[in-house]
Amino acid sequence: MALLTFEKKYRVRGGTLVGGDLFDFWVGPFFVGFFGVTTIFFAALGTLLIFYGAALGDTWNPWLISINPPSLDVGLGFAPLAEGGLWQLITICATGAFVSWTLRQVEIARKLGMGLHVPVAFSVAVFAYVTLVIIRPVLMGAWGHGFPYGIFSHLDWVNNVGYAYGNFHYNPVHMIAITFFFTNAFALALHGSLILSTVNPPKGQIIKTADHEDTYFRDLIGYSIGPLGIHRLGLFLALSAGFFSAICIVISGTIWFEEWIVWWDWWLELPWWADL
Ligand code: UQ2
Repeated sequence: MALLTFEKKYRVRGGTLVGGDLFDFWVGPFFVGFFGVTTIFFAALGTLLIFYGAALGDTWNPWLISINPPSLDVGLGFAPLAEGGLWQLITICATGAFVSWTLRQVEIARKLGMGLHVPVAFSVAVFAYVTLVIIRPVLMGAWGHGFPYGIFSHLDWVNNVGYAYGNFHYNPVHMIAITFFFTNAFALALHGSLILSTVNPPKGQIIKTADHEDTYFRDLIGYSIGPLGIHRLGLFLALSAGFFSAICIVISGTIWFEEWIVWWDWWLELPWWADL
């Protein structure tokens, strides 16, 4: 069966969270659903507001356009459109679109009788964004702590916030997040290279099977995590990277206020060498 013909078999009714059968239809290849409608609404409105904000700015250079949050003295109040209000509306639209997209994933998973792994994974990415522009600014008492929406400007923000805590690489939770990112890249390199090597045998030979994959790693290091296990490991590493990234920034300025290198003083203060 060709890909686009067997899909008909899975176009089943139900599984919706909201609206019953009302939006339970497809447009071309796309499921609509209540959350498809809300995704389009928030994404379209947010994009228009970004273009409006860009038009108010002084450049059309795509690298330099920036929609900035309100100044810190606005606190958690509403700001005039041109002074951070657009940033606030765009943040609402972005969060609305991301949450709608997550719930659309839930509806599709329910329809197909699948697990909720995809929306759960996507939620971690949404959580990381929401931590930066809502949770941390609220905990610190000002929307001005959110990051600006611009290509160079958000890089400058990361740089400046990093140096506001001395050297951010001394943040122990940042260290954990980076370790997960690197380990994730390592695991995907192992997995991608293993899969490509099994499906690309020498000319004239048929592709190899899953037990060749297991045997390769048993011969190499005495252990194979298995074809299901590598995907569980990959998901765990990727979600952990995103989760600890959110934690490492949310603790900066809320429960930790000094330079991060100072955190390591507990090591110097250990009793057995504290007064050497
Ligand atoms: C594996 C396996 C796969 C894989 C990979 C391995 C057949 C297709 C890559 C090897 C992975 C191991 C040993 C785990 C490495 C651990 C870390 C923390 C990087 O065994 O099973 O399936 O793709």
